[in-house]
Amino acid sequence: MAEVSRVERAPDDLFLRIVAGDVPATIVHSDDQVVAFEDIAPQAPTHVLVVPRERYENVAELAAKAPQVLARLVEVAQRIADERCGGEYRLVFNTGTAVGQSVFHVHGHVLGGRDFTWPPG
Ligand code: IU
Repeated sequence: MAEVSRVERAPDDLFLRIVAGDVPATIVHSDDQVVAFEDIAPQAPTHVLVVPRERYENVAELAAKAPQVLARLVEVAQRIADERCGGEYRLVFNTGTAVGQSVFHVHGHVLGGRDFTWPPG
């Protein structure tokens, strides 16, 4: 497994910069708690990232510190999947470099619009 750069670990948090509008992204949802935008390298016809406005490193930290924001994130993921792929989707939170986390600002990947295999690679 290639070593992932730790540059995104903060303070230069890419997703905070997207939330602030300093880095361009195709925003598909924005509210007082979460923002959703198209993944820059989509792995499925629907591939949207849903992120909290505040920085939490991973989903466990988000659940512990702001469970209401995690609930909102899941609600928004479901809404996007309902609108785009009949409510059938995979919601992925990578945690740690070994499983592919490269941006250390928690984000739910909303993936759908094609058939998926199990187990994931
Ligand atoms: P990961 O679970 O941390 O590996 O997911 C990071 C995602 O962020 C990944 O799917 C990238 O394609 C995506 N991304 C992005 O949408 N915009 C960017 O500018 C960068 C990464 I850098």
